[in-house]
Amino acid sequence: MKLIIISNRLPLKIVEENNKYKVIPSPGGLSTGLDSLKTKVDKHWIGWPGMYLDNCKEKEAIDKQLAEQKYTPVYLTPDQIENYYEGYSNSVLWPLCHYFSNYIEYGNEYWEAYKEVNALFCEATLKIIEPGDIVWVQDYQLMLLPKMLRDKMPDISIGYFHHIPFPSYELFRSLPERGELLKGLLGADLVAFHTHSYMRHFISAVYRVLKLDCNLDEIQLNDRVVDVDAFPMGINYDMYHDALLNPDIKKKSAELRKSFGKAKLMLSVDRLDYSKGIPIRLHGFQSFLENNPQYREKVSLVMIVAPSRDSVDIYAGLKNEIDKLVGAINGKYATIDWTPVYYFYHPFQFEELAALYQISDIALVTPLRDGMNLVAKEYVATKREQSGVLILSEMAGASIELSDALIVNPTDIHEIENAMVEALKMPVEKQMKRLNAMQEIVSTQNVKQWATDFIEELKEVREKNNTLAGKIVVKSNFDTIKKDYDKSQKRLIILDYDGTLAPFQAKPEDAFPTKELLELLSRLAQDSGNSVVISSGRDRHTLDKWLGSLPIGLAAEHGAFYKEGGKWHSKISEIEWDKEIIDIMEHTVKRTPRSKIEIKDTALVWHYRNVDAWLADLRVTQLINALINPCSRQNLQIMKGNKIVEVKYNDITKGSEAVRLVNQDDYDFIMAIGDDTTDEDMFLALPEDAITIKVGRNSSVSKYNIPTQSQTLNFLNKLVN
Ligand code: GDG
Repeated sequence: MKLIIISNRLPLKIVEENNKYKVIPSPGGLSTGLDSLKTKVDKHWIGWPGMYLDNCKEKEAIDKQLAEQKYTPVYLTPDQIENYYEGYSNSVLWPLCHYFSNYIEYGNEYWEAYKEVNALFCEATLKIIEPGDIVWVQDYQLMLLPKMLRDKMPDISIGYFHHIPFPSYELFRSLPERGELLKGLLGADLVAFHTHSYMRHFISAVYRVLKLDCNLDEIQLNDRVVDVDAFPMGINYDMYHDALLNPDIKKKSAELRKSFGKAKLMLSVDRLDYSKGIPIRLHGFQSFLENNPQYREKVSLVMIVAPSRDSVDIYAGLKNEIDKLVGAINGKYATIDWTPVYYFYHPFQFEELAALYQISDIALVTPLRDGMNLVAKEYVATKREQSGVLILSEMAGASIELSDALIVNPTDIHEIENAMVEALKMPVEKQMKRLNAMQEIVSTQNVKQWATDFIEELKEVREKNNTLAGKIVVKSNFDTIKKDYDKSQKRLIILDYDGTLAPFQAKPEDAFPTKELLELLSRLAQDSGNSVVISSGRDRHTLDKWLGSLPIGLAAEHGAFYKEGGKWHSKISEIEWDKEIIDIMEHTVKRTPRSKIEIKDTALVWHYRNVDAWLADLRVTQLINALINPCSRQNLQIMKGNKIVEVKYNDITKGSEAVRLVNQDDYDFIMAIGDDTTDEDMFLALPEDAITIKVGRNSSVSKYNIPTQSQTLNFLNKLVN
């Protein structure tokens, strides 16, 4: 078994030395985490190697080196980089997910290139993947890939991790490709985020855009489930915490401390990005110096900005703005002995970065939006018996775990300024106490734990999906059912109607049987060994009108009425519905557009198929709460079915009707097919050797599953042939 990690970039650098290219691994957090996974697996990595190699004679040699290190390259052309990476990924998805919708730029070629490159990644994966492998897709550049892979390899284990925020539905819905992106992700068994809010936003988008059923953290597709979960990414804690044990880093930090003079240090480290809130942070520092003159010459801000995407206009503009602000602050406040802002627009070596974390009195992490933010965790981890205060934006995913930081609203300059003052005044013991509490979390929830937890859960979901997949009627288990059918003499076949024999319609009265269905049912009934019964929640008048001419049994209103020998029988005496219950239901209908009430002889049904999903959830809870007392007083049952809430008599279910039917004869073949929770009552009530088939969403209580309603008819056709 292999673990195949797929990310936009391979974690390596290709460097040129004496006219020869060399592949050098440059492991980030993710590769470290995977290296220390508890279960040892063979790891392969697929991604863009970071350079164009079209006309390069060294390509073969590089490919060889990559293959030796188990890297599969996906080479991208400059056009693909422009349209897929800088275009759709970084000029559409990145601003959208960080709530900068005004920065979205749409290029004509972007979406096509995004699809094309996701397909290239799929092709590359298919070349190395084998049954039983685990695929872990990383991040927003590859949101279509899980589905592309699933379509080709239905049984493979696929996980997806989204490293950036997932925006609220209200924002996400504005994206023209919203449906395709969500469907792309649902190709995975497990879709994961850093925090529960991103997870909630994703589920709400799936619910509303794709109108799929979600059961808390589980999205139910017809043939399998997709788990959604939050796994806050951690860091390689030991690497940071032990940095100071390295004599070189220790020396470096002493030197750096000396070179900054006596001033206390505030540190910020980011990639150049508008989501990181760098200009507002500078305004906060300026305001701090302006309003707290006592701290001038006593505190400096060390600001590292790692160059990123600066060929894109918005980033170049941001860089200019930062340059100007730093110039303005230094110009105004600097003295001969003191520089207010030390600004570096280039990356630092790990050793220098660790030394800076070590000597900084305050870390200023104030992104406007950030999926997680690892810098905050790295700062906390690097401290070894030194004090330090973390000022952290409430908009960073890390703020959920690091509640002992000074949490600020990053758009509130005064809050940032006040936090700076509070941090500078904070007694050392209090700083240590807070740091220790945060270290406890960062050291436990480290990147190794993160990767292990993700893979463990992915395996569990795959197992669950394998079990569900094993129930789907395919050739082999169909042959077994057919064999039993053919060799039996006395068969009982109980069929649900809506969602099983007929597709759901917006208006229930439109679901009348087609000619084909009527023919199929009469063919089924023609066999003298077959007793065919339609068991439905519908009223007897409709069933009689639609199916009454066929030589089959009918059971209406979940078995409260049944037709045998051409006559209807009733299991109950006349019911007069309680006014209080009807009033509650009618009140719900008034307040819920597109819902309606159906009054049957044995049940009151509130239908909400066409109601907005969120409102429906709210009303279902409110309605059930309101019904509990009057229904329990009258010994009535409240039941939640497929987009309905139903009040009915306790002892009448499709289960009790199934038992009645079974007891009528000595059957050697019993089969029940249905799509709803009410049909599960009959699956449970039938003898153990009965063939029970759930249509649509798979179920734990049926033996088999037929994923879609139309397939049910094919199944029955093949069975009688
Ligand atoms: C995305 C999400 C999420 C920065 N400058 C230097 C340097 N760095 C290192 C830091 C840190 C990493 O880069 C930055 O990670 P962040 O998490 O802060 O942010 P993004 O790059 O935006 O990452 C983010 C992350 O994915 C993981 O899921 O947390 O929210 O946006 O490790 O140390 N490293 C060195 N020199 C530098 O100058 N050596």
